[in-house]
Amino acid sequence: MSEVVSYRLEGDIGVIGVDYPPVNALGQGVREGLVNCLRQGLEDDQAKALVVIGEGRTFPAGADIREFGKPPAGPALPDVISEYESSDKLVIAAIHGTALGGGLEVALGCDYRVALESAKVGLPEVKLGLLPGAGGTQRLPRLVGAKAALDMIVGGNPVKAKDAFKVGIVDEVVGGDLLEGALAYARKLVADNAPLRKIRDLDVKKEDADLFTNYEKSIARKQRGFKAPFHCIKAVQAAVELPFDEGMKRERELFAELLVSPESRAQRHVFFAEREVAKVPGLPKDTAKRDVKSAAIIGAGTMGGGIAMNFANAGIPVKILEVKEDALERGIAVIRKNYENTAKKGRITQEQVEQRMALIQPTLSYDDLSDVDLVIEAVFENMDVKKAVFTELDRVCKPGAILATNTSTLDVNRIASFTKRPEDVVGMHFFSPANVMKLLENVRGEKTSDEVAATVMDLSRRIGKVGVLVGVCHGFVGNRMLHKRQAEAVQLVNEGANPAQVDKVLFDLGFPMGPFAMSDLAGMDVGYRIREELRKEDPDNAPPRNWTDDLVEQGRLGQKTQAGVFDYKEGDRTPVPSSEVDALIAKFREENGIQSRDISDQEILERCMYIMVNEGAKILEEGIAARPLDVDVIWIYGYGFPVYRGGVLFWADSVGLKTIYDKVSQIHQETGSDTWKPAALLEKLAKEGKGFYS
Ligand code: TC6
Repeated sequence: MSEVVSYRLEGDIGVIGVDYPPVNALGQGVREGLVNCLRQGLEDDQAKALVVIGEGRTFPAGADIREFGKPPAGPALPDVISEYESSDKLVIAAIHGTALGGGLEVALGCDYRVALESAKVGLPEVKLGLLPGAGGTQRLPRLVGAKAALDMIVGGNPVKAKDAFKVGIVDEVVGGDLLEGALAYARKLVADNAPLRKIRDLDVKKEDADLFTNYEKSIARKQRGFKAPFHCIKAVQAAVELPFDEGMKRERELFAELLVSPESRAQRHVFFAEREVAKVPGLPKDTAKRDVKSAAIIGAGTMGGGIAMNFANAGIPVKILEVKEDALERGIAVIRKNYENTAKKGRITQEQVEQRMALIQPTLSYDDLSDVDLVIEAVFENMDVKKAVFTELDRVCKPGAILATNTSTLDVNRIASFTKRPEDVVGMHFFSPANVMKLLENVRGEKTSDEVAATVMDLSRRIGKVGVLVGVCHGFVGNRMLHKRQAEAVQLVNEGANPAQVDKVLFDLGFPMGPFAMSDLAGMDVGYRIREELRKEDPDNAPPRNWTDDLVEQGRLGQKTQAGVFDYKEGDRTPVPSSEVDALIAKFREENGIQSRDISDQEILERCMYIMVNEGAKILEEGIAARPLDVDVIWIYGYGFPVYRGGVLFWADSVGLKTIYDKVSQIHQETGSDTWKPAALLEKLAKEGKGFYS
């Protein structure tokens, strides 16, 4: 018998316990143990019924994702579950923690399910580019109906035990000790002579085929580019239309297709990368951390307000400072409105709105910040303004307070030098809207202490963000690569492409929007200010003036003025190509003696993407990002790079670094541009026939 699953008798009930930390994933040993222990329980004359339970923090949280892509080793999970479902003794799943994926599928192979009130159950395989391939798509619709099953399988979000009880996934919700509750429930079933209950034998309601076509239509926009949600729908449809065994066969085929798909490979990569970024090389898990019990934000604008909300959401009191009373009032009103809107959508209660607002304390005085553990500055992107703020913070903040800047491009080392405690200064670069976007690019300055770096990484998780630790350079990782792409997009237009064409190519690759729609959304003035600042601070490396500067100077700032690179109708965010901008571009070409030419979509794709890959390689070479996965997580969570492509560098591997290197070298030779100079790392990997991840 396997060590990770054990069998014991508790009075007249046999207990099968899974003990495979951290999450009791259903690896080969667990699967084998589950079968062996079931057989033992069935042979045990003293056991009148069997209970399956997870030791430690959870009922199995799914198949062992690390095994996917490796040669399969029996017994297969569907066979394990089928054996449970064939048991002639009652089998009861006792659920706590998160019974997810294969874990819930095991529970669905049992006759009854008991759950702790705090437990959650779900089928999140779709988020890994998969579908529940161990009978979940066939059993769940038989239990809860096709529509409810689609919601859980295609949505992938877990539901709380009490909601699972309402729809019939869970038969009993217990408080207190789970094992005791499950044993009592099992004994009651035995005493009542309760029947065996095999989900496979339940009737499934015949559904109109429209349910499935309509469901596909309803997710088409949100799930653009993903394969798994659509396969999930097909599998549930099979549950409705086919006998159980045939449905299982169909589920298996669809699962097998997804398992080898590039989309799922990429999504599984992202799952692990998201967890790896927290494990920073050179910053061991036991690095001392500071206690952050309170925070303050400087600036009550869109960014400052959004940042403050993260702290209030996590139950951390946060002060918010502005110099002018009306700006402060406006900022607080916006925060309240955001919360009220969330409450209207039913995602939080009105009571939670008030609780969170009560944690946000407005102030006009720096002296009020003397007792906080962390301050994040979110003021105007200008070095002189930052200097004034950090000089003030250095004066008022208590020793040991962490002084963070939310700058998106400026030199964190210089900002630290405005204080007498550069070891306490760090960058915490939030992405807009700061209360929504998951990425937090934490920037470690030359003098930032290990303790401070470890604290902000830990804090990222506490406030619901994915923190990535990076080093100092202009724009850090994300914006440094973005600026190269934006400049290339402009250059493509200079040469003859039009903005809508460039945007479409990148949208089709899977970005939520193209470079120009993105700058219209962010505000064309943001990039303009950065360029102007650079022209002042570092003229040799600043970009030359182009038609986008003219747009800003003519007041075309983007969506907020209903005119940027594109035009916008009132209340509509759809970009509409603008003849005014076309004329401006034409004028720019003429003034600069540029002969416009046709530019293919392929050229746009290569130039916009390869320039980012090349920059990403330089970033790795310089140690600004520690690993390719740090770069990829930044692009996925900060800029909406499609998860199903795994990140910019993961995508580059799929193209082949030799192909990319050859093109980068060719463009470098043609243009002589420094930006296109191939990164030494790219050259090395390409010549060795390797990828970033191999
Ligand atoms: C499936 O079931 C398909 C079935 C069909 C088969 C035919 N496998 O997230 P955390 C590791 S597909 C292997 O930090 P939390 C994780 O990498 C699966 N490892 O903790 C991390 O390792 P590290 C369907 C796994 O408390 C550690 O556990 N199931 C797995 O914030 C802790 O993880 C899912 O998709 C796994 N399945 O959240 C569930 N799960 O310490 C995926 C976790 O070395 N998992 N690990 O970095 C989750 O959503 C979350 O991990 C959680 C716990 C909610 C279970």
